[in-house]
Amino acid sequence: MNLTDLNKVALAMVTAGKGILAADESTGTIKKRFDAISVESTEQSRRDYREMLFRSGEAMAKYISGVILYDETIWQNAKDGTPLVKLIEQAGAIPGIKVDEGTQALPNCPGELVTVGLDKLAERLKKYYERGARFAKWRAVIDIGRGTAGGGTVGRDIPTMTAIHVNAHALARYAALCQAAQIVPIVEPEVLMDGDHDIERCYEVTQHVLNNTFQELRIQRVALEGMILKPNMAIAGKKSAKQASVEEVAEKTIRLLKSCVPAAVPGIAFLSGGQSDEQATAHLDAMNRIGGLPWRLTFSYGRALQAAPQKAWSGKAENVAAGQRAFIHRARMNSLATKGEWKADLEKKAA
Ligand code: 5MM
Repeated sequence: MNLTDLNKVALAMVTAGKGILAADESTGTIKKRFDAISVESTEQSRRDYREMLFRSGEAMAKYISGVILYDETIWQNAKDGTPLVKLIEQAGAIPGIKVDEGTQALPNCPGELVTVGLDKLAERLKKYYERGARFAKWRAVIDIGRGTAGGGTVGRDIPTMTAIHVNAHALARYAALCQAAQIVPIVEPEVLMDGDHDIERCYEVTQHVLNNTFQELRIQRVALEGMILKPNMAIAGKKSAKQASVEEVAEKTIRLLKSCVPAAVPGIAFLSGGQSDEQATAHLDAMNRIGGLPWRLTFSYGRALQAAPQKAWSGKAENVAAGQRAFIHRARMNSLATKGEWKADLEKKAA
C-alpha cells in the first residue's frame, strides 16, 4: 500500500467546493427511479441517462470530484464508443465503484441485514483498478425500529449489537482489501431515516455504529488517512412528529462526528438518505458555517443530486439539455454548501 498516494486521492475527493455523485444504483434501485418518471429501465436507457450526467460539463468540471459507479456502468461505453470511465476522467473527476453486493437477512436477528460481497473482492478490485477506479464504496444498512419475524413484531428494539458488529466488521474487511489494492475506501455505515424515531435516538444509534466501525477499522489496521467516511446526519426519522430544525441537525451532527471520527480521516462525504434536495443542501451548508473542523465536509449524494435531473430528462433525447441544467444547478448548490455559502434565495432564482 502506498499511503501517500491513497491520501492524495482521498483529499482530491473532498477538495473545497466539490463533492461526490453517487450514481451507483443497482439494477433494482434504478428501475424504481425510472418507474417514477415512466422510463423503461434497459441497459441502453441506463447508459443514456448516466452519459447525460457525465457529459454535464460545468457540473463535472467545477463541482464534482468523483463518481461512484455500479458494476454495469464501469464497463459501459458512451454512444460514440468512449468508455464512460473516460468521460469522467476527461471532465477532471475520479471514477469510483460500488463493490458491495447488496444485503442479506442476518441470521438470529429478525428484520436486520448484513451487507455481503467480500468473497473474491481482492480479484474484483484488481480489475476495477485496471479499468480506472481509484476509490470504492461499501454501504452497511442499519435500521432503527422494532425487529420483525415473519412480518410480526417481536417486541425488541433494533439495531442489535450483533447487526452493528457484523456490519462494522465487514466494512473494515472491505476497507483493508481496498487499501491493499491501492483503492481509497468510502466507508458508509448508513443509519436509515425511515422510522418514527426522534433525532436523539438517531444520534445515540449513529454514535454506537461509528464507534464500532472505527474500532474495527483500527483492529484491521486500516490507514485512516487513506479513507473517506460516508455517514448519515443526525436527523429525526421521516415519520417522526418531532422534526428537528436545520440548525439542530447541523449542531448535533457536528457534535456527534467530533466525538467519534478521528482527525486523521481526510474527509466526510454525507449521504442524503431520503432528505429533500434542498434539505440536504441546507444541512450541509449549516454544518460548514459552523467551521473549525478537523476534516473536510462534503456531499456524496444519490437522490438529492439526481431527483431533479431525472424528472427534467424523463427519458427523452430532447430533454437532455434540461436534465443537464437541473444537474448543474443541484451540483452548484451543494458546492456552495461545502463552503457554507449557500442561500435559499439561489434556489428560488433558479426555479
Ligand atoms: C445511489 O444509491 C446507492 C445505491 O443504492 P442500492 O445499492 O440500494 O441500489 C446508495 O448506496 C447511495 O450511494 C447512498 O445511499 C447515498 O445515496 P442517497 O440517495 O442516500 O444520497
